Amino acid sequence: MRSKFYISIGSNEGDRLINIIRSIRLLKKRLSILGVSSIYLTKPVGFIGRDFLNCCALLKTEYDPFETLRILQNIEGVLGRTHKGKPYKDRTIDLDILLWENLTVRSRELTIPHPEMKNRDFVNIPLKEMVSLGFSDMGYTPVIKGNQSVRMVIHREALRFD
Ligand code: PH2
Ligand code: MG
Ligand code: MG
Repeated sequence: MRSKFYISIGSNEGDRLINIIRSIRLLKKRLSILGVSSIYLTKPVGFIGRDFLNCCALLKTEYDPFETLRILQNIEGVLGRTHKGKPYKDRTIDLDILLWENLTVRSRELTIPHPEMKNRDFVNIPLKEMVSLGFSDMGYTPVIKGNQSVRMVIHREALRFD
């Protein structure tokens, strides 16, 4: 059965835009991409570091969430991601599963919905953009806190991944 899921894509090290574009090209080789939000310049949340570029993408796959997590981790490795988890550090690329249909997963390696997403404007602003375009909301209502710096820098219509 094919499932739809949202991911958050972030980069704050190296050439951030190239990292995001390369991650989407690599994702496309193994999963179907149904849509990508605009790209936003965001202040790091939870640590001190360089500003991020962030966006969200809606994907579709036959793989289960754990197989998909391996694919995302493999792509992070290809794009030079070294350190994982906390404490947060600058990273070339971060690919996080946010929502997976209406599924809940609670395991050591994977939690869905993403446990921090409701606190993160850098997730909720691009997600809200996608939902307002008619992409699935997966039963989640993005709420914008408004206290974090998130600024659209590349409109989705300026991006092409085909
Ligand atoms: N990711 C984090 C922690 N903080 N802040 C921004 N602005 N963007 C991120 O992608 C991000 C973050 C943990 O993965
Ligand atoms: Mg993350
Ligand atoms: Mg991550």
